[in-house]
Amino acid sequence: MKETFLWGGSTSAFQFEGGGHEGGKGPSIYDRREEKTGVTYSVASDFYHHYKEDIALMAEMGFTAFRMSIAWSRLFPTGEGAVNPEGVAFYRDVFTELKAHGIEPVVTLFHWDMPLALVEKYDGFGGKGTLRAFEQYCRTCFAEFDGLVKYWLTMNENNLGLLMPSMYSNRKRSKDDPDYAQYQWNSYHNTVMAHFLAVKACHEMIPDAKIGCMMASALAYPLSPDPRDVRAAQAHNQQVNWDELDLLATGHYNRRMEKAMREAGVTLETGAAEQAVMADPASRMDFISFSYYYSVCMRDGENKNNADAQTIQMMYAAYENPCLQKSSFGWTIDPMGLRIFMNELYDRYRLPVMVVENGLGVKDDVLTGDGRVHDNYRIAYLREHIRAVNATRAEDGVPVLGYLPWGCIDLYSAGGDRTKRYGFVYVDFDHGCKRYRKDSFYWYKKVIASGGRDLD
Ligand code: BGP
Repeated sequence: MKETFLWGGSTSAFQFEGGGHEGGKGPSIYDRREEKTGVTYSVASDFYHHYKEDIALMAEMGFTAFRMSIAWSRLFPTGEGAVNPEGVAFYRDVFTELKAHGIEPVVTLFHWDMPLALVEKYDGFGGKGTLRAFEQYCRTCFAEFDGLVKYWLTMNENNLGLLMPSMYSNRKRSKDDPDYAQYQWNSYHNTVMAHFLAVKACHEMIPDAKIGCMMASALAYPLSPDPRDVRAAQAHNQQVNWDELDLLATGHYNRRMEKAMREAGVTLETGAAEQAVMADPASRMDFISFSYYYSVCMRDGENKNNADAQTIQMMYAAYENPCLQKSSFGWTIDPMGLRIFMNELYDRYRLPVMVVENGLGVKDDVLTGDGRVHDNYRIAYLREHIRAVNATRAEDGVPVLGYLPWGCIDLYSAGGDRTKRYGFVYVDFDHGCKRYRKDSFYWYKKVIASGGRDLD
C-alpha cells in the first residue's frame, strides 16, 4: 500500500523566500523591520532564486510534502485591489515544480507578513478592512492554485494572538492604554474570523482540498504533584491551547473567554454576517496542525514577574523542568511531550493532526572544509521526536497526517537571527546563499526511505 504519511519540512515566506524587491512584490511589515534593524528579510535564504535547486534537494531526501507560506504582498502588493500576475506565476511555478517531484505543497495562508499598506490603512487585523482583504486574497489563492495545492493552513500560531495582539501591526500598544483590552480582543477576533472565512471559502471553492488551523503548542506540566500546581498547569493549557481550539472547533467563545471579555469590559464588533460564518459547518477545519518545540512547567501562584521563575519563553513565565535537558537556546527537549500533546489534541477534537514545526535550532553548525556539517545533535533530537510520532500513530492510534520539521533548509529565525539554524541543508548566507548537505540530510533521507523505521 502506498505510504500516505507526509514526510518533509517546513518554512515561511518572510524567513525563507527573499526576492523582496522583485516580481512586483509589495512591502510587508518585515520590510519595515528591515529598515529599522538591518535584518535582510528581503533576501533571507533566497528561495526566490534557488527554488529549483531546493526542490531537487528535497526530492533527494525523499520529501513527500513541503510547507511554505504565500507572501500576501507578493500576490497583492498593497494587500488588496488588483492581483499581481507575476506573484501568481511565481507560486504556480513553485507548486508545479514540487508536484513534478512528487512533493505535496502544504501552504500557510498567513505566516505573519502582513502587507504594510494594510497596517497603514486599517491597523492590520485591528480593522475590518484587513479581514475583507484577507478573504479576497484567500479566494484568489484557492482559484489560482486549485489542482496544485491540496493542504492549506490558515493563520500561523494564531493562539498566541491574545498574548501578543500587536504582532502584525507594527504599532505597539501598552497594557496601560485604556483601550488595550478592547483592541486586543478585536484584533484577536478578526484573526479568528480570518480563519473561518478561509476555511469556508476553501470548502466552497475546492471541496477536494483539506484546510486546517496552525497553532503553537504550549504544553504545560505541573511543577510538582501538588494539586495547586496541577491546576496552574491546567489553567495555562486552557488559556493557551484549548480556548482557541474550542472556538475554532465549535464557532463559539467558551465560558472562560466570555468571562475574560466581560471582566475586561470588552464588546466584540460582530454583526449577523460574521455570526453566520462562525456558525456555518462549512467553517469547520479538517485537521489541526501545530508547532512543537518544548514543554513548560507551571506552579501555583503569580508566575508573572516571580523572582524565582525561570522564564524560558517571554510569554509564559514558566519554570524549568528538572527532568529534562535544554537546547542551547533554553528550550526544553521533550519528545514524550509531543506524544502527550497529540493524544490530548485527538482526544479533545477527534480531528487528524499534523506536525508542521519541530526541530533543534542551534548556533553550533560549522561548515567544514569538505563542505559538510556534522550535526549529530540535530539527528539525536529528531530521532527521539520521530520515535514519539511513530508511537503516537502505532500504539495510540492517533491519525497523524505528517511530520514536517521546521527550517528544513536553513532560514532566518522569527526574530531575524540567521545564526540559529534548523536545517538539513546549510545555507551560507554570506556567499550567495550557497547550499550544502549536512550529515542530517543523509540521515533524514534514510529515515524517509524506511517510512520512519530506520532511525539509526
Ligand atoms: C514558530 C514560528 C516560526 C519559527 C519557529 C522557530 O513560532 O512559526 O516562524 O521561526 O517558531 O522559532 P525561532 O525562529 O525563534 O527559532
